[in-house]
Amino acid sequence: MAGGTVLTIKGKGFDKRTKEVSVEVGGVPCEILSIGDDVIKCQTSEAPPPLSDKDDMYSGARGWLREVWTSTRPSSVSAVGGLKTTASDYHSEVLPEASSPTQASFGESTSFSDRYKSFFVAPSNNNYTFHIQADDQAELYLSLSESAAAKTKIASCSKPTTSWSAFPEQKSAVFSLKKEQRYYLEVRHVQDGGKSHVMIGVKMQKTRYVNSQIGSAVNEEQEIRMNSIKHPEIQVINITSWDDGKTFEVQEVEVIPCNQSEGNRTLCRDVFSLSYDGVNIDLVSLNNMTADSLQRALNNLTSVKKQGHVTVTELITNKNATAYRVTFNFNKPEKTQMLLRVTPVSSNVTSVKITCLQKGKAQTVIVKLLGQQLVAMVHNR
Ligand SMILES: [Ca+2]
Repeated sequence: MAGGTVLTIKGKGFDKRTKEVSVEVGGVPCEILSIGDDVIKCQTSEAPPPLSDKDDMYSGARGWLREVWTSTRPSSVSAVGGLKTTASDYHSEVLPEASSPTQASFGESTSFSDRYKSFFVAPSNNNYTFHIQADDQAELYLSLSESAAAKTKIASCSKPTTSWSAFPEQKSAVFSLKKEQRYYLEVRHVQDGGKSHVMIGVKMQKTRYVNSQIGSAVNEEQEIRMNSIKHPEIQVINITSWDDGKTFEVQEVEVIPCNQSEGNRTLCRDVFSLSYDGVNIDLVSLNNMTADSLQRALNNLTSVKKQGHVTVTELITNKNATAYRVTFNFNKPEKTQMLLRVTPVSSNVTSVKITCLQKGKAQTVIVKLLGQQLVAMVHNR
């Protein structure tokens, strides 16, 4: 084909954007001259020369060339490649699909041979495997170029089957093919009675389709195993100036002399006694009493000793009254009892008032680690 022929293509609804439209004639571009709604005019280009091998094959439009020898059945499938196109029972047709026609095109039925020739145009840079199934027998050849002479047998089917995987040789090795390159494909097939068919399939390793879109797409499944090491969080709590939380009870003992006299005779005895938790101190004369002596007397009590000790300080001194401040340094300050005045036998005695200035309390500090937060809780009892 020398090219230069102006073709007029008639139809409806042509896209006037010339970039979106291309026309090929026999695989050769036809240069667009004009586009209307219902007509395209283009000028054909020169076709490339045929390849130099004797098949004179070159890639053209879509489809397979099917050559049939309606009454020839050679002894082997391979021998179909040597059948003459000049034979009297030779016929040919172009098929759109990579499989034999469902109806006999030329009356072939019981015993015949056919050969399919095409170019596989790789849709993407990808790994491809080719598959074949046939009734009765077939062979699949691939060339890694457009040259038919460079073809090799890549798969075969030696017994009738409608499965793609009845025999391991139905599947080819993996071929890494380049996008839009053409690769010569050939199928040789023989039929020996009964049903007859041959089909070619191709699988791409990488595809953007998933199984829900195309049943033949195999979704990749990946298992991800993860290991982790637990590092428990360690928090260091530095507590300085630690307060054990105790508040010692403080009681005040106010001693007021009775100061009753008749003439030179004093009518009252300034003596008194105190008790703690049911145990009395010895009777104390007010004249002899000091903070130290009261402290010693109280600390001698078994009821005080078992809890800790007291400290006594003189709080207020005036001529009418003396007050002593008693601090109970007890292990369990919250259990401190009130000092009690012990009433002497005599009726005119020193007046003693005991009041609690500060209640004994115990505090428990509970430190809890709650996740990342450090929470200190103080409980009062
Ligand atoms: Ca058959």
